[in-house]
Amino acid sequence: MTKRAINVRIIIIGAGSLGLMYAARLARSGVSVLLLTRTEEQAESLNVNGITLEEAGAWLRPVPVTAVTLENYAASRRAESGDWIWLAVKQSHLSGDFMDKVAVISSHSAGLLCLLNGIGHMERLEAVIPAAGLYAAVSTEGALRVGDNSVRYTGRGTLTLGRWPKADGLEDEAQKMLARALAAAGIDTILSNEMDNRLYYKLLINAVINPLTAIYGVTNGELSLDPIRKKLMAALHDECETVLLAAGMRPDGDAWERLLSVCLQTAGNESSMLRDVKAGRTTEIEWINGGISALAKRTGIPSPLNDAVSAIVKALTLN
Ligand code: KPL
Repeated sequence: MTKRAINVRIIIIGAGSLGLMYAARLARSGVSVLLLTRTEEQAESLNVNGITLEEAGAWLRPVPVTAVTLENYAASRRAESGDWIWLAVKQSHLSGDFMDKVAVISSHSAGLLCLLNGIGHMERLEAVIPAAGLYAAVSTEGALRVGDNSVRYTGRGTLTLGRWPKADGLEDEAQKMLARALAAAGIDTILSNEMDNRLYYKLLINAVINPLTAIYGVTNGELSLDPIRKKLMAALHDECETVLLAAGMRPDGDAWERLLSVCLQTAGNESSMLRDVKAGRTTEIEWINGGISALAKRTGIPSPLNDAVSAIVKALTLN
């Protein structure tokens, strides 16, 4: 059977765990992928060696991709109308200068899909990116970057995406093209017109798994398997859920089960916060548990556990 050409190009800003994992899966299914990196060294390594993906315990043949630094791309080129731009960086990268570059290169693109953890980023991006082209996304897939051009796919999850701010009607032509590319790559995708709620659900997951795995120094799977750690998970989960419900998250009754199932699905994964702590990098604690503490203050609810884990994680990295 001949492969149908997929006329969409995906430009991924950020070649970390998620960026590399999605780039490899999309590129091997025939989607044109361009990675925009922070460093020249990583761009060169990707151009020369492609991306090596480890899936189900086996390293697969490298997938060829094209890469260039964000700096060089923004200086001379712009995305075109059929291009999707995916933002797969940390909240700490969203400086004014960085967002200006993203705004310029994405100005004529089909859409800018934002795959960041935490809260607050969509509002900041909304202020500089034309609203019609902005999409929020949450991923529950597990990925672990092993090197500049190698990544381990540690757990199957879903990619949920939708317009930001909320728009009537789920799918426009650009989304349909993207959905086709995602389906061809075997990426389980959910289209949603309530991304504000989805970001809260994801925040609830990250606000429990990320700081506790960072503090205990364990994988996502090891966190929930230990009864004492699980007790602390439950207490932190309940505090976060109370705050998020007061802030407008719609209740759905199975948030705790969903959290446990993410731990299981990504059991071998080290959370992004644990990896940041180990590498001495700035963590996203400010936008995850710090974000919940800020919402708690606004809604007049105490948040002692969120305040405590924020203080401990900050002490671990002194950031
Ligand atoms: O998003 C994640 C992260 O590590 O930041 C989870 C879902 C917890 C997977 O590790």
